[in-house]
Amino acid sequence: MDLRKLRKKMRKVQDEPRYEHTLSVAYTAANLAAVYGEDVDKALRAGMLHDCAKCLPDHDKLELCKKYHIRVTDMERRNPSLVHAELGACLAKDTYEETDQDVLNAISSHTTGRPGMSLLEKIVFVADYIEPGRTKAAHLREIRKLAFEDIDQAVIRILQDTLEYLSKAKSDIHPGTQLTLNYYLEQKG
Ligand code: DGI
Ligand code: FE
Ligand code: FE
Repeated sequence: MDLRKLRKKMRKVQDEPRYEHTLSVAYTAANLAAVYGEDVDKALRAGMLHDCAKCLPDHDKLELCKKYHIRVTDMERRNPSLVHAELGACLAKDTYEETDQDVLNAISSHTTGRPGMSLLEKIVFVADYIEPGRTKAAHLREIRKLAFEDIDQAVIRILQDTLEYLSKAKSDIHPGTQLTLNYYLEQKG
């Protein structure tokens, strides 16, 4: 689907702040793609689609997971927001005509990351966190700079800060988030 059409679709299925965030992630991902030599158009599409399932009511999210045979853990059932990434990838393929597997993976892994992410996946994961509309996260100044200099290190810092935030907020930690951090720390050596 071309970008103009994707923008129209997302404007329909997202509330206004989410749509603004979506545009910002797409443009931030495009800039990161330019710096790291990734396909800018793929980065734009992945950014536009990454939260396509975010604004569905929780009940609809869980019903759609059934439809797409997405396994939902007890922890995800308690935090249905966490399924929006994997569900988003299914909707991107089915409803928004996305056929590129790397783009679909980038949507699927954007919340927790995953071990062995492709460059495009890292770009979307990082863009989601640093887009200019984000203001609340810790160390944003530092991480924004790092993102354009050493993307793996930016992935690590984001995961560390996310885990710290979640533990302070006494939220459940998704095993994927910890697994991804362990992988990138080990890879750094
Ligand atoms: O969809 P966005 O808000 O743009 O960003 P996102 O897809 O990264 O989701 C962010 C939310 O996901 C944020 O509130 C923190 C939460 N999150 C990320 N990892 C975990 C998590 N929540 C829980 N409970 N456990 C996690 O491991
Ligand atoms: Fe998201
Ligand atoms: Fe997002």
